[in-house]
Amino acid sequence: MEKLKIAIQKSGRLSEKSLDVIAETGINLNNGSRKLISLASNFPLEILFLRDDDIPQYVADGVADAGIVGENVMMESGNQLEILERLGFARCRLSLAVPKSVNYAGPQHFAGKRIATSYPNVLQAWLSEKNILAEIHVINGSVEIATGIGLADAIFDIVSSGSTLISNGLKEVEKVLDSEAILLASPLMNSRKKEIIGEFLFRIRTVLASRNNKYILLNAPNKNLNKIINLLPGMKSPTVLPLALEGWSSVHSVVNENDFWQVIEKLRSYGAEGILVIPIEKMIV
Ligand code: PRT
Ligand code: ZN
Repeated sequence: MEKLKIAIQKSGRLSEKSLDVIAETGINLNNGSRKLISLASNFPLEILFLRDDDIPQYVADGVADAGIVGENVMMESGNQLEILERLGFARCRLSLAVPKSVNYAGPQHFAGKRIATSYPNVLQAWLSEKNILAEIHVINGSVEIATGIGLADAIFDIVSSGSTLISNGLKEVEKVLDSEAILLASPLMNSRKKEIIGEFLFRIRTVLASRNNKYILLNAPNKNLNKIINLLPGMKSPTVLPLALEGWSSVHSVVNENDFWQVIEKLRSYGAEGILVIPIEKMIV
């Protein structure tokens, strides 16, 4: 029977969260531990555990049908593969940083400078686009110490909280790429595999929607009911039920995590009371 092969990182920052999102789709992996291959018992799928840097090429060649990898890694690999979904974890950025004492006036600062990085291709593309000639030093690991030891004038590296830069006396001066984990598809899937990945993607989107949304219940004074309904469009339209108490209604809807605090603040200003917010187990979008 045809099986979809999905490549994920063997061990590292993406591994746990990639397995989590797959587990939340209800797919059971037989030997969930990090073998080279893991078979699903209740879905036509197998997981290949690889180094993240190898994943884009394997997906491009069709050895894997899909893969979960950081967008930074795909961009660096030079394989422009179809992104089926952005998965919302492992968010980071690729940025240029210089010693904090440097007076930085703009991208031309990098002309003639030595820049240390593990991402030479992404960096070169950015420099070329800006017509800047700089010297790229490729190093793998501990890029952040390159300026301190006199190897380079600047670094180009992954930044998340920014604390690694600060503790190495550096400051971020240009953000070149925003990244997060992405689900990639191979251009070489046959029609059966396309069907399977369609079903897998539907499940992944269900998981992401339920992660990104909350169920909300509240009591609304009828005089502000229209405003509150407009604020909470929900999936189709909110449920409104009369309370036993005259002049009040109960409103049930769905609210997106991103707008959450803004919506809550407005609801309170419209006189909403007894607001309850509940996680959603599954949300079919
Ligand atoms: O062994 P393998 O090759 O598979 O793994 P790896 O060592 O290449 O990658 P890994 O597991 O370290 O990271 C995998 C992916 O996680 C990266 O390609 C990014 O897409 C993503 N990611 C998200 C990060 C970070 N956040 C991150 N903070 N990858 C690395 N870092 C490092 C960064 O290199 C720097 O040293 O953390 C430091 C910066 O963090 P802050 O918080 O101090 O700014
Ligand atoms: Zn890697």
